[in-house]
Amino acid sequence: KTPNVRVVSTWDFGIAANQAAWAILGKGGHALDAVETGVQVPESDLKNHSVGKGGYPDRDGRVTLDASIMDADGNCGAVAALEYIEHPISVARRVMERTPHVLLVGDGALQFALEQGFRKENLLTPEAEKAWHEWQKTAHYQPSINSEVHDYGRIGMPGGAHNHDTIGMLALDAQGRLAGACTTSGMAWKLHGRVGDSPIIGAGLYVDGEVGGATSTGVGEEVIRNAGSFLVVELMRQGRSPHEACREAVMRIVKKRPEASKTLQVGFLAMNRAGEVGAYAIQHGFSYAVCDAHKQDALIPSQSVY
Ligand code: SD4
Repeated sequence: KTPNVRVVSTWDFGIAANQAAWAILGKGGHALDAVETGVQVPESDLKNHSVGKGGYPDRDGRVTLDASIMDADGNCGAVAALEYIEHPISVARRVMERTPHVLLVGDGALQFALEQGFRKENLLTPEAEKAWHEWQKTAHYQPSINSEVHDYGRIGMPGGAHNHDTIGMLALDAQGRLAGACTTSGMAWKLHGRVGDSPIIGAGLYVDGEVGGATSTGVGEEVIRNAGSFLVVELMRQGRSPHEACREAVMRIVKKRPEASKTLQVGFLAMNRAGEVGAYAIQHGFSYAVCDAHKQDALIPSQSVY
């Protein structure tokens, strides 16, 4: 076993996800299988309101999921605004492996999932439905820019709502293969049809076997605007460490939107092909989980601008 076999993922729920991935990686399994299996854990966790089943719905009360998966050779697949399927990451993998396409959305993604044998089920739990009704009492049906900025500001902040935390996972296996996965229910109470960064290859996730991989969490719009994960990987290609690359990508976002950045959160997590890991966020409170042969449940606080 090489000492660099490792899996990393965003936020504290990454610990349990990493352990599921490690069950595959530790036995010499494939990084792609590891990341798919790993992120299925928060997708199924009903207590997690930002990924998969149990996720908070959009403003119309519909749970719509975004997910992407990518390997070291540039193979990738994604689904966006997918409803009724517990494991969007596995549908994303089928898009990658069984279609000539990269991204399927909405009804077409659901149709494909059902054709592939995935089961249709209600993903809106009573708890999430209750939270949605609570939100409806005070929120305007049409969210204003300001209320969105306000909500953004709470992501990952101490005492905050944590209402839109994505899991992004990167793995390096014993044969030196890299893979990444990213899955989310997106921003709670989002406009119906809104798609974030998570299913956009190069925004929420990017992997290049020659360099490394990166994934993001936080306000997807800011990540898409800056092709965030692609930027992190390209900076590593130019010689930056994973930490430096994540920091520089964060600073790019802050520079473009200095005022808005004071209240919004974006975090990047990266791992290079040697297994070195780094992260950086705009706001304090972002953390990432690392699992390797030495430690299975490490949770590391990310550095941040604020
Ligand atoms: C999105 N980045 O949909 C995702 C969700 C998220 O923390 O906020 N993750 O914008």
